[in-house]
Amino acid sequence: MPVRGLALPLATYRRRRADALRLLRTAFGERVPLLLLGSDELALRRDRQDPWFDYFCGCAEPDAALLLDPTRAPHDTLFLEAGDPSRVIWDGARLGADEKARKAHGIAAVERHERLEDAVALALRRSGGLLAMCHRSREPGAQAAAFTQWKEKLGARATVLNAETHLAALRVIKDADEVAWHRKAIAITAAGLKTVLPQIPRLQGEAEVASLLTMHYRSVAYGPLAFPPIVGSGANGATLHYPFNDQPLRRGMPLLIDSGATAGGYCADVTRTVPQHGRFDDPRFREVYELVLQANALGRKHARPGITFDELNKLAWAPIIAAGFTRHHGLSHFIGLDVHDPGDRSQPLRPGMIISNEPGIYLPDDGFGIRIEDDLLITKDGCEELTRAIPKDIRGIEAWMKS
Ligand SMILES: [Mn+2]
Repeated sequence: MPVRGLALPLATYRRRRADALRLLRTAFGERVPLLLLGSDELALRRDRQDPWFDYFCGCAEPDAALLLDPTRAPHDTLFLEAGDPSRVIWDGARLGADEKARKAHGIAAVERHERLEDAVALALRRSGGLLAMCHRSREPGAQAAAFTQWKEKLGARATVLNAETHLAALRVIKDADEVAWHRKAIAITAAGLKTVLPQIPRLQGEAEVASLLTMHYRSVAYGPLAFPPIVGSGANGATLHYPFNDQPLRRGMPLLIDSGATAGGYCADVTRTVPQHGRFDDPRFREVYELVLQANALGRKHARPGITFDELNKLAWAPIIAAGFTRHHGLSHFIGLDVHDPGDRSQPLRPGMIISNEPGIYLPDDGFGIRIEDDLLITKDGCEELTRAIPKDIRGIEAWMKS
């Protein structure tokens, strides 16, 4: 059976684990262990491996756990759940807690999952009852549920600390391999849009657009989507996280499409707003579109090391505010293993960060919403627009829709 996951070199995961222990030592003291829980079988199949767990070991097995204990040699132990043998015929075989799994993950030690509680209890005795876990405080995920569960399980025996703000400092900077995965995810997304955009004038519903894009994104490796596509026809495009995709398309109206593939676990996040009949001939739509495009260009122009999200927001939204429209959301978020990657948004931008650039104007009363979203890699002296192959100017979109 193949060992899945492990999108990056083993040395990268080792370096991240060492960095995590170093950051925790500074934040919480010498002896505090870090516990990371992988997704369970259901969450893994429905969605994906928990990004925090994935980040530190690349392991794709269900119900796995990682314990980094600075008081123990070796520090790093991956716990694997063998699962119920009678389930193998249903769910397939799992990786055993053996030498093959240890070598494949390049980790110091592998143990059976049933040993985890004892290992945590031992670590707690040495840390004076302190245990670090890591979960998104803004957006719940598998770790958030695990955090609560372990907090309850340990009760008065432990103080559970959320290490997110400390460890997110690692995730905001992407190395060359991570950038390569982002490029791949964006290339898959671009190919999907290139195939689906010209079909839109002949399609009947939002659902068709969403499923054709999904088919493209998943046909590469049947991997997870960055998030379920948002396909909003007309006024539905003015609902920021429109979740339904169940309305008929309406020729002549704009269509907002916010979607992204993943590759190696890394997300693309791209929005385009297009006229459903392929031509920007509605003067009101065209006028507002040009304004959003102008804001998007300003975001790209000013995204560079040293600038903060706040400053970037002020510069990019200026023409939209000046024209009397409302700003409903931020221009940018970090992108990574999570489509909204964790990270301190008050820090100045640095090379290696990948952020979205997504101004929008939402006019439900006029019957449309417009967002134009690109993914930017912050470079030494500016930024690289990773999504530049996907057209957003009027001529470029009209050309793709005609092809
Ligand atoms: Mn986004």
